[in-house]
Order: sequence, then C-alpha cells, then structure tokens
Amino acid sequence: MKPRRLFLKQAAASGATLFFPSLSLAEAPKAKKKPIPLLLDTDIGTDVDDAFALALILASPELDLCGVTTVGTDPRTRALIVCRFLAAAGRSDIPVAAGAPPQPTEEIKKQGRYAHFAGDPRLRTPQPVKETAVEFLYQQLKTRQGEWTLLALGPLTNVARLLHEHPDCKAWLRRIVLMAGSVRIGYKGKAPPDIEWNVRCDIPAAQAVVTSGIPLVVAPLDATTMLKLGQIQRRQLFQAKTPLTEQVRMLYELWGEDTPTLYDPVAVTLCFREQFCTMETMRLEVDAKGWTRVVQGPANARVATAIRGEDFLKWYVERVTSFREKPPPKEPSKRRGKCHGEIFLSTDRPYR
Ligand SMILES: [Ca+2]
Repeated sequence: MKPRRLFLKQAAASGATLFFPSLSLAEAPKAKKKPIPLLLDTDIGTDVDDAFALALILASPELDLCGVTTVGTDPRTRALIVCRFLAAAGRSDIPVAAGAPPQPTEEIKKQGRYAHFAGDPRLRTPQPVKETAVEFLYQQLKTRQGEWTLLALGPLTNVARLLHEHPDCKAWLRRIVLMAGSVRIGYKGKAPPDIEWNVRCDIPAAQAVVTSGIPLVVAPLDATTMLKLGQIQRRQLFQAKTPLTEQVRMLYELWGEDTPTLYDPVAVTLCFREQFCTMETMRLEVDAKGWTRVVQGPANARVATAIRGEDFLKWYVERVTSFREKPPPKEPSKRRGKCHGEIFLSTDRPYR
C-alpha cells in the first residue's frame, strides 16, 4: 500500500485528532532524518515576503527543494527572479518553471528589475525550464510518489490547475502547506477576519485546493500578519552580507517599503517545525466571496492559529544569517546559461 494511502486509512480509523500522525514524527527532536522533498509555488515579485521565504528554504537543511514554479502576472519574470536568487545562493541546480496563462492579476513592481542583471559570469543566471509550472510539477511528483510536500506561497491557480488536469497526482502528495486564509484574525492582527490576498486573487482555485482531500497545513493571517521585521532585525539580517542575505536585501530595497511582514516564512517553517505556532485541527472551506470558514465535518487541515512572533523572528534571522553557500563553480554554468539584461544592483548600498 502506498504510504499516503496507508496514512489516510490510519487517519480515518483514528479520527480527526490523529489526522496528521506523520507531522508529529516530523518534529521528533534531534532525529537524523532525510530532508523533506519539497516543491515550491511562489508569487515572488509582488510582496517581498516570498524572497524572505525562499532564503529560509535554502537555509534549512530539513528541506530538499527540488523545484520552483511561479504564479501571478508575468510568471516568466518571476521565474527569472528565482533563477537569479538560486544561482547567487549556489543552487542553480534547482529547476524553475513559469506558470502558464491565464494567471491572476498581481502586479510586479520594481522587484522585476532584479530578474535582469549582468554580473560575475560564474554566477550566470540559469533559464527556466520549457515546461509549464503544471507540467513540471506533474513530472516531478511522478518521481517520488507519496513523499512530496507542495508549498504554495501565492494564489492557488497553478496548484488547482495541477489537481484538475492531473487528478492522479493527488495520491502522490503527502500534503500541501500553504499561506492562505484568515480564520479569526484579519490583517490588523485582531478580529474580524479578512478575505486574505492569496485567496482573493483566485477564489475558485482556493476552493478547489481546500476541498481536494489532500491533507493541508495552513498558515493563515492568524499566525502571520503580526510578523513585522523591524529595523533592528533587518540590520542584523543585512549586515551578514552573505550571498543569500544580499539577495533578500536587494529585493527588499527594490520593493521600496520599510517594514516587511513575514507571512510566507511561517508556511515554510510549518513544513518541518510547528513549535512556534498554536496548531488546531479543523475543517476549512472557502466561500464564494473568499472568506475562510470553519465548518463541521471531517478535518482537512492543521491550521496555525497563533504564533510566538518574537521567538520566530529571532530564529528566522539567526538561521538565514548563519547559512553559508557553496562556492560558485570555477566555470560558467553550461546547463542553462546566459545573462539576460543589463541592470546590475550594487551590493554595497546602505540598508534601511
Ligand atoms: Ca507570496
């Protein structure tokens, strides 16, 4: 019996409170475990928290990032942003695929400039693969059936399309971890809840994912909207001046606002560590207007409904600043490699 099928059978037999037995195993302290195979779908380029999330993924040995796909307006520019980021962090081996049209409307502002640069030829930016995000994800999922965590940090357009066009892949996903929704807390950090952005951008897609039957782990506004990375912690992060923190700093400066909210890094963290959060098991739905509803019925999600925010932010900064990249290759990448553009961002600009 496939691992996930066995897992679902056990969960059904033991009731909602044991719906995610494998997650408690994932948190076993100090156990030497294989990294979790991870596929990421991101709308990097709109808000800046996706850049902070990508840095955290790369700095986390618990995770084995095997591919990245992009969602939202101009998914190719977003894919090029990811390609450059990965190359700078010594991970140009990770393939990147752009979402196919139609995509939800989500503007890329100045962060789009980051996609185009001419720098050290040893760090030439790889190109995205030819496959669409959906086809790339499907091919990847085939390879290690039942083991995958799919992490969705943007509108759920690509994920819903994947499940619709390739329903056989549902059984290959161990779970979907997502930053989405608003259960009791809204953007202001208190009741009432709001229609959360990723859901608002594609409500039918969010409905399809939530009702897919795939186990969900959810970081809604309740455990994310209060995570403001203040000036002191930004200084700690950017003073590290590692290749990884420099990518975050450049995207942060192009973003052009002061204080980022680290929504997406919470979802990253939930892939392997839940201790910062209060987790509740519940049945979620999304209504026609995009409100997140807790309804009666079998549980479909573990939901972070609160977070120890200060502890989380401190841990985030420590982890990302302590990561050290592999040195760049001596020869330019032969796999996918030409520069695409002229804009080069100085790495010695003052940070805010
Ligand atoms: Ca995002």
